Amino acid sequence: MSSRLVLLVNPNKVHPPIAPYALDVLTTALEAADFEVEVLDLTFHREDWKSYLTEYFALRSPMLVGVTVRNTDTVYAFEQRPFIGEHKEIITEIRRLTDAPIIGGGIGFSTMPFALVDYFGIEYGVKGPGERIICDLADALCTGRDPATVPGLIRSTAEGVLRVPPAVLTTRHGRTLPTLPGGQFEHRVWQVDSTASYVRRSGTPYKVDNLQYYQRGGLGSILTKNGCSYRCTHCVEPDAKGTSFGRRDVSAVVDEMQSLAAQGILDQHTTDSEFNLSINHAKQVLREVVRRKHADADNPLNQLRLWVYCQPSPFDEEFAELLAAAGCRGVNVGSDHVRPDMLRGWKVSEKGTTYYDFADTERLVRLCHQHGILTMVEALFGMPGETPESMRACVDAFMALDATVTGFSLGLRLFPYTPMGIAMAEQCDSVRTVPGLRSDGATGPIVLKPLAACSGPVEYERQFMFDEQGNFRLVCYFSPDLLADPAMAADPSERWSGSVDLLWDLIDPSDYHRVMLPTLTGSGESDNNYADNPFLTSLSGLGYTGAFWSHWRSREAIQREASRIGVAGSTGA
Ligand code: B12
Ligand code: SF4
Repeated sequence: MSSRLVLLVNPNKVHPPIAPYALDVLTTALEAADFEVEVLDLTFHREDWKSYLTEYFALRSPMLVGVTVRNTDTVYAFEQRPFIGEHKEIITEIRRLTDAPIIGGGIGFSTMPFALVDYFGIEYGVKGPGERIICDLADALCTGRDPATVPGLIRSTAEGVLRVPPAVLTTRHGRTLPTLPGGQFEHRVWQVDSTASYVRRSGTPYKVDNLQYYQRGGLGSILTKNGCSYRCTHCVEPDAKGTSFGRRDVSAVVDEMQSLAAQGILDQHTTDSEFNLSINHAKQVLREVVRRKHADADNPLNQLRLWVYCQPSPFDEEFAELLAAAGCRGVNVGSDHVRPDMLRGWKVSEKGTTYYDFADTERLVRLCHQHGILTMVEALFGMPGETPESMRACVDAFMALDATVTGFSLGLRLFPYTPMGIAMAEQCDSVRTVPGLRSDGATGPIVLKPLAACSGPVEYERQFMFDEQGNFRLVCYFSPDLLADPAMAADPSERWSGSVDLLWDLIDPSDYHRVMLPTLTGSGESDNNYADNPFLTSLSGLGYTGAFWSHWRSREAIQREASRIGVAGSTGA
């Protein structure tokens, strides 16, 4: 047995493939701490993953196995497709092949970490960034130290699934502060390695192969900061990633972008929650890219094409200029709605105040187009208070923006620690349902229990994913006011199909090429659902690169081309 070998496994089978960036971050930290690290990436072994695992474990005996869970499910109300069932199958097979303890982590994992430690039957888990905690655990296992000394580690114990409270949060100014047992809504900055330039490799056996991902998925990835200090009520990220920004060292970030570009990975997508929040830091990153481009005409950053996620505000003229100068090709903005009465209490700062209005989206789109940057504007329908009229107002305003693409989604997947998930569980209070709660897997009314009424975080988190019998029941929400008869919301078979029809009717067919629209199956070519989307798998099969949405307007022609040469819907796994 190699006593310092850590194996990291990526069980994500979704295509087009997205590189498991997290495993590069963990590998960098573990290697710096003198551990040997190998990666088994099952994304390109969707069919033969079992034999791939068997062959590996016949030769290698890691001391610890880490599994990354990026997505619990599609998080798309019209295709409620869980991924954790297939992840459990993989973990069970790993368990059969090795005695090494298993630790889970990842952003999807972090939305319900206690329930997933329990469901997967694994020893350990991490909520949020894992690079420091996995190094501490690996060290404890190597030296015989008790894992109960690893701050922040979630452990399966005889007393249940428990977390070691992080010292950095429990004592401040000599005072002991209580932490919540689920570790929810913490800042998590201490968990982040913000100084290292994460090592991104291509073509090295048993490491993440970033170039292969780029060739088969068309997008690289770059993180400039962790976490989000805002509190949008539908969003998992402040809780799962951390409630404060863990900003990375600017040179380390740009070194990494340069290293990716030098490997031929020219399209890079930000993986921050939102690139423009903490705008001064974002501007510094862009200035450093621009400085290096100007200093050396041969620097590979001159070929960079950057794709970013933003909120409508802050976004000023200087930022747009810097984005363009750094090579930004597209901005995807989460505007969500036009109506102030809808945004109020939903898209909010930590203090609960609204931080943008529609004029901010208008300015963002105008500035981007002036600087030759493509735009995708996203709307989310179905939050509490949504009516056919508010939906219509939003469609009209968003279509008038003339963004490159406008994405319309309907219905919301609820998670245990989003402010809305917490509020819905409190309203149900273990005894009633809330009109609008629905799940394809529900056989009766969905009655959620608040955390305080549960035996602990495992029970609380589970109910957002499973029913009492252990069957998948992914809890979603749709505004009952969208229905002609709101009382119909109580019927588990109600699918809000009238709202889907209305949405299609609100768009002029001559505009279909520039919109993403939900369908009842949720997995069609027009859906804003990238998981095994038939158009996107054709796109990547043909070698297109860049943000998937940037080719949306040419969808029909690209699909014709894909059918003609026989790559339509192919995943090449
Ligand atoms: C950028 C992004 C995209 C881009 C990716 C572009 C690219 N080239 O990377 C696009 C648009 C393509 C995309 C698509 C999808 N995405 Co996305 N995406 C993100 C985003 C913003 C960044 C993900 C990322 O790379 N983070 C950077 C890495 C370094 O951080 P990390 O993965 O969290 O890893 C850290 C920790 O989690 C932990 N960790 C991770 N693994 C492990 C393992 C162990 C053992 C340990 C100890 C720790 C650990 O340590 C890591 C280092 O600090 C996240 C939200 C977010 N803020 O992270 C959503 C997010 C992950 N996406 C999500 C979803 C649902 C999807 C889709 C399924 C949506 C869909 N239906 O189409 C697809 C799936 C695509 C796929 N093939 O997997 C959800 C997942 C939620 C959930 N409950 O599962 C998120 C959280 C968004 C959200 N708010 O809902 N996505
Ligand atoms: S700004 Fe809002 S939607 Fe975006 S990551 Fe933060 S909380 Fe989530």
